[in-house]
Amino acid sequence: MAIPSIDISSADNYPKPDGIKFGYGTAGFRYNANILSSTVFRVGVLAALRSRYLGGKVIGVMITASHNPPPDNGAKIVDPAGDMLEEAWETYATDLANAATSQDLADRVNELIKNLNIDISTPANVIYARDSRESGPALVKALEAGLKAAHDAKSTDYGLLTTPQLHYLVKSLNTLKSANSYGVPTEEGYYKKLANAYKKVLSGSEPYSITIDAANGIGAPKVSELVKHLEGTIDMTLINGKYEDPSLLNSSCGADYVKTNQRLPGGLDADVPKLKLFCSFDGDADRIVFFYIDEDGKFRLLDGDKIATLAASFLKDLVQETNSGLNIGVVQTAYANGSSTEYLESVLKVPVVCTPTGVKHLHHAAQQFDIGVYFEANGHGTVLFHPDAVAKLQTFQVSSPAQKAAIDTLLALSDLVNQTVGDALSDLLLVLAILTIKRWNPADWNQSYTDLPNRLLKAEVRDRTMFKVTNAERTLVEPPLLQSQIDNLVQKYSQGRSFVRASGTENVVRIYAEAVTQTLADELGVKVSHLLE
Ligand code: NG1
Ligand code: ZN
Repeated sequence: MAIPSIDISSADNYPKPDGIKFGYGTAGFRYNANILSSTVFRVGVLAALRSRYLGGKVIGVMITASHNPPPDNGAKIVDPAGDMLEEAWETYATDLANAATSQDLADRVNELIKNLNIDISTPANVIYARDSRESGPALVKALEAGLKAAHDAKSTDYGLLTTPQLHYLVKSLNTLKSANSYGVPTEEGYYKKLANAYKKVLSGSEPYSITIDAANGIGAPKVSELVKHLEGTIDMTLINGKYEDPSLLNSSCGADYVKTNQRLPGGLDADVPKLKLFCSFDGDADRIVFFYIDEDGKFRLLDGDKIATLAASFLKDLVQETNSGLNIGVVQTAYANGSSTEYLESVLKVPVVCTPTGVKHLHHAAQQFDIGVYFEANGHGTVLFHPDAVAKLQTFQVSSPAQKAAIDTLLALSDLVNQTVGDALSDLLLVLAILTIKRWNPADWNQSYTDLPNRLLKAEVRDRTMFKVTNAERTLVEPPLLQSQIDNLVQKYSQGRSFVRASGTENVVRIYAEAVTQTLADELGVKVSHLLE
């Protein structure tokens, strides 16, 4: 049977800008919004094809540029299980985005349909949402045009959401009628699922007090909504909540600002109370970092590594209590502080896997454990409970009240923690639950290990694709000799570690350096960056 071709002449309304090569990276497409509409149109076409290819499963598209400045925007495709787009399709996305003309695009689309044997008469189902950026509505129009061009795909606009909320909806819609339905596929269903789990974990405890910097982004109204469902079990103050003014987004605030600058976000008085817990979301609320001012008035960051170690230690104790024999592992990237890895392996005795940057890599590695904790140092991460492990806990023969309590807590945590992707709202509740149960203030949490001083630098280079890496990005194989020069430098520094890799989201090469003092870490970072000149 001849496969019918697809007519996408409306692509003429969204011409590709000349001279730009688009790439679907670890965060999807992310560029200045002025040049994005052709790409977002094509994302619409591809999302519809992906849905058809998978027999009509719901596919998500999120319009966001996360922690980037307000003029940027982006588009990310969410796969049916709520995870990131399958890798082979990233290549198709890049290929379609770079078609020079509408005719070229039509040819590439029809070739894809033919090669993948996609039945375009299968109904497609795509849902989408956006963060609070000014360019969002216009890009949504481009997306809708792309969906319409792709044989009128069925689509639903969820308006303003955090990125993890869209992931939740995709997974919930695709599991709607199955035995292991993920949740009620509405925004309300999302809040209820989290709030019910939180109340289950923390029945009768005093509310923990926290101040949240929402980066003037979409996390602000959404966390306020969540708190309404928590009925007094958390004592929240919101700062940087002006999401209706998109020019303020991520401006001197938010998770990326706080982590990179290691300082308080704007919007806080200089006279911040000591030992009080704060956190910052990023622009689309899929990342979170915590911080506080210690007794000496010093700023202390509790980043993704600290969240991972807190979660791993708590979960390990709970699992031991259940006697269920479930295994726990932690997944990190090369950017994880060396002290955190050392603490996990030597003190907690939890296996640690290192993967390349990009949550899809961490996510897949974490799925190999019964309970897989993964966090990037920048605060993006979650805890995955393997479906078999959850089933085992649900049917476990308990022999003591303590064992039953531990199992109930673990099961509630599997509902509390977003199983699709890192989620600032869900991670916030996870951390507050653990701190409440342990009766810890932020300093108690922070003392588990001391971060090695480190420095993250970036350098603009002529062609960053020259930088080829192996060993989970910790070793360069090209340009030749560079790695041995780095090694020579590193061995001169006590507890020295450094690596260089090309960014997947910016046109730069990143240099990371760690050493026993801040001065030495800075010096090592600068010396390694000189090697790139
Ligand atoms: P790149 O630009 O590839 O280093 C950055 C972050 C990643 C991840 C992606 C977004 C660092 C060092 N890198 O990637 O961790 O969050 O953005 O997906 O923070
Ligand atoms: Zn983000």
